[in-house]
Amino acid sequence: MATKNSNLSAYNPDQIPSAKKMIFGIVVSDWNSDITHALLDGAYKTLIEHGAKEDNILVKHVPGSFELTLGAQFMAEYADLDAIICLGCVIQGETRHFDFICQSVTHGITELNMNYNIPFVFGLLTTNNMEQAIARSGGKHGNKGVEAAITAIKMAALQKEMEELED
Ligand code: DLZ
Repeated sequence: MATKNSNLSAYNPDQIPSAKKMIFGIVVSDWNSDITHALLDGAYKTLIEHGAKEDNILVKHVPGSFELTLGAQFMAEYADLDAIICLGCVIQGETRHFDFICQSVTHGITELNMNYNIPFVFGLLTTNNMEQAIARSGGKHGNKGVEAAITAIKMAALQKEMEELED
């Protein structure tokens, strides 16, 4: 979905499974909060639009994107969830901090996906500048939070489908 000229949020709603019986966690970083709270808004509304109940969406905030991995792990450990969405925004600066945070979060979320039997969705914007971040958090390239919510629903539905094969 996230190519240069496409809208991140373009999808066919008829092809999305119902989220009515699903329970979600959203962990959101408060660094670059104008952007990340717009991602949260997009993700939250999308889950509701597809049938999730407000009571079944647990939202927790962490200080920065580096903390997303542990925040998501806490959610997996202490709550019974069908999928966890991680939302953050890292903007390239003058130092290599950007690379280290991006690598850490990418690796961390991949590890969580491998170590827990539920999906963890990578909703991290990694942009060269604020303009690109705005374009992807409700601007001309859509909202990555929406894309992350759709991914969470699809992956949770896939897991339920696989579990039914066992019965
Ligand atoms: C320190 C830092 C910097 C420089 N840039 C960002 C950023 O662009 N996006 C982001 O989410 N967080 C940033 N942080 C904060 C780190 O993620 C982390 O919160 C701190 O290093 C404390 O662990």
